[in-house]
Amino acid sequence: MAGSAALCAAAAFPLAATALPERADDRPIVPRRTIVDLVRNDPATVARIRLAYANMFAWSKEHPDDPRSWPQQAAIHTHAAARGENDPNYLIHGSYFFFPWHRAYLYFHERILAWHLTERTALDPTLRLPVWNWDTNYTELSNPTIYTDKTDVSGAPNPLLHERSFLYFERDDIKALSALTFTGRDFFGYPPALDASHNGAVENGVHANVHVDMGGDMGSIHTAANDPVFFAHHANIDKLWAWWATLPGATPAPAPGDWDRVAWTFTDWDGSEIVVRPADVVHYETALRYSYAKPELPLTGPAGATDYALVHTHSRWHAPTEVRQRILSANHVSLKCLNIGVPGPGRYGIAAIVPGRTIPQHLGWFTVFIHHGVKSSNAFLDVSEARAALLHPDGIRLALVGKDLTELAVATAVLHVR
Ligand SMILES: [Cu+2]
Repeated sequence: MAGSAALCAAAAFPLAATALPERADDRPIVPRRTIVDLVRNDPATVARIRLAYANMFAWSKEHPDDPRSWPQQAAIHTHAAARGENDPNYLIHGSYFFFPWHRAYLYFHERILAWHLTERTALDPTLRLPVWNWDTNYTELSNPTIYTDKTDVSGAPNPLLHERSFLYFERDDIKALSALTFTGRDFFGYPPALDASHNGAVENGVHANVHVDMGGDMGSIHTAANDPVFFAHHANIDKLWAWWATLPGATPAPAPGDWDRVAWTFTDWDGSEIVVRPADVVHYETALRYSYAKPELPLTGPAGATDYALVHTHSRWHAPTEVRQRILSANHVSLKCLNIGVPGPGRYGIAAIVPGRTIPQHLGWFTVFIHHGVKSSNAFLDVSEARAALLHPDGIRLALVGKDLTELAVATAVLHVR
């Protein structure tokens, strides 16, 4: 499908592929605004977003194979994810390609929407994707109204309605801010491996949680982008990267030479093919012409964070006693586990079994959201509220909560404290 769509585009627009930095984008830098802001303050822009999608959907009936049609826009994600099962350069999930690939994907989708908005007469210079800001406003989590209203203000059906199951939506699922205290590969993710999810702190945590919570198409990697809310969710993920990059201790890229060896091709609004490397999208404001509002609350960045390894003896994990006070008084405490053995994709919890307590202490969820054949995953859980349980002087056991409770198979468990 992707192959035939690409061939069609090449036939209709016989342009040579251009590298992203060589192609001028002289649109103004326009903020991607939150759904809450738009709904409260700018109904005209909400209407423009819905109209752009409605135009795209209508045109797609006649042009279902054009890469700028809705089915092909959604299929880009499905095909890239499937290609990643054999090609590590397309491990756009479970590796440090997660952030840059999705940033590039959203950029071209946004431009194609801006073209559909004008009924394909020009590129509207100011249309930007909305941001589903579940991280700072829990009440917005299950209510991204631009996508969930039955009708628009005029009473016409909302084109962005989609079948969703709203499965979990637990408050714990959106604790994103501790993820911003990680740096380097712990934030970005690690180099790709076909049998493992080498995700960073955002991907299998808050990112996957919201996918699974939404359910329906969003709940599976193969169908996620069939739901237009995917793009508002990923704009928020992209915002977390943008915010993080401004914090003390953050680094522009995990390891530029290595990270940057891949190139991906996307179709732009005019049908031209654009080649994108991860480094091309790092400076999104100047290169990609959008921005995000500053965080409402001051954020804690990676500078000053320390990792304390838990020591595993007699099947129990022990926190070093001399740093007890530091852990108790820290702003953020996360449990970082690299290469946890898992039976396959799925949603998992981690629980602490604490001496003297009958009920395991739930520490958080992570989701292995990539293909079959995956045997391990990284987890970065915000355990700020549960930290005291982890400091039991006799040590604790860690359990993986899947269909059953099994001992957590992991070589390193670390308390990341900031
Ligand atoms: Cu994805």
